[in-house]
Amino acid sequence: MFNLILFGPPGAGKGTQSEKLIEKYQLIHLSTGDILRSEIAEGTELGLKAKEVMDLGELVPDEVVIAMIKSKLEANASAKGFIFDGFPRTTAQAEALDALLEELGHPITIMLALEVSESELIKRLLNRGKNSGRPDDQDEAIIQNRINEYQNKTAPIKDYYSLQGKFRAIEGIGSIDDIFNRLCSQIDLIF
Ligand code: B4P
Repeated sequence: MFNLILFGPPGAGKGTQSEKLIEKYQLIHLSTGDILRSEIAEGTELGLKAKEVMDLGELVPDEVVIAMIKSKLEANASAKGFIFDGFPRTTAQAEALDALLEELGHPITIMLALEVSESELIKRLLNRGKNSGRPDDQDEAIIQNRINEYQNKTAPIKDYYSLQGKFRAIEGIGSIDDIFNRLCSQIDLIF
C-alpha cells in the first residue's frame, strides 16, 4: 500500500494536485474538507456542527475527523493506497493516523509538503471565493485565521514526520502541471 500525505497551508494546492495524483496512481482520495462539506450539504447533525467551526476558519475537533478517517479506511481496506489531503492537521490526528495504519500493517510512506507564500495563499483563496460559494474563502480575516490555525496547530507536524524520515518539501508556486511533475518525481522514486 502506498500512503501519501499531501500537506500544506490552506490554498497550497492540495485538493487541486490530489485530483491529478489519484488519476495517475489509482489511489483513494481522502479529503477531510470534502467529507465535511458533503456532511454540510446533506444537513447531517455532524455537518451542522462542523459548519459553525469551518465558517470561522477554525479546526473541527480531532475526534470528529479521526472517526471519519477511520470509517473510510475500514471501508477501503483493499485499496492500493491513500492520499490524505488536509489530514492530519494536528499532532493528535497524526498519532491517531499512525495507530490506525499500524492496525492495517501499512504505515505512511511519505509526506509531500507544498510550500507557498502567505500572500499567494490569500490571493488564491479570495479568487476561489468569487465562484466557490465557500464562506471560508470570501473574507480575508477568515482566511487569515485559517492560516494562523495552520501555523499554530498544523505546521508542527512537519517535525513529527521529519523524525520518521518521511518529510519532503515541494515548491508549490508555478503552473499546476509543473507542480504535479515535482510531486510525481518524488513519488516515482518509491512507488
Ligand atoms: P480544506 O478543504 O482542507 O481546505 P483548503 O485547505 O482550503 O483546501 P486546499 O488546500 O485543498 O485548496 P487548494 O489549495 O487545492 O479545509 C477546509 C476547512 O475544513 C478547514 O479550515 C477546517 O475548518 C476543516 N477541516 C478540514 N480538515 C480538517 C481536519 N483534519 N481537522 C480539523 N478541521 C478540518 O486550492 C486553493 C485554490 O488555489 C483553488 O482555487 C485552486 O484552483 C488554486 N490553485 C491551486 N494550485 C494553484 C497554482 N499552482 N497556481 C495558482 N492557483 C492554484
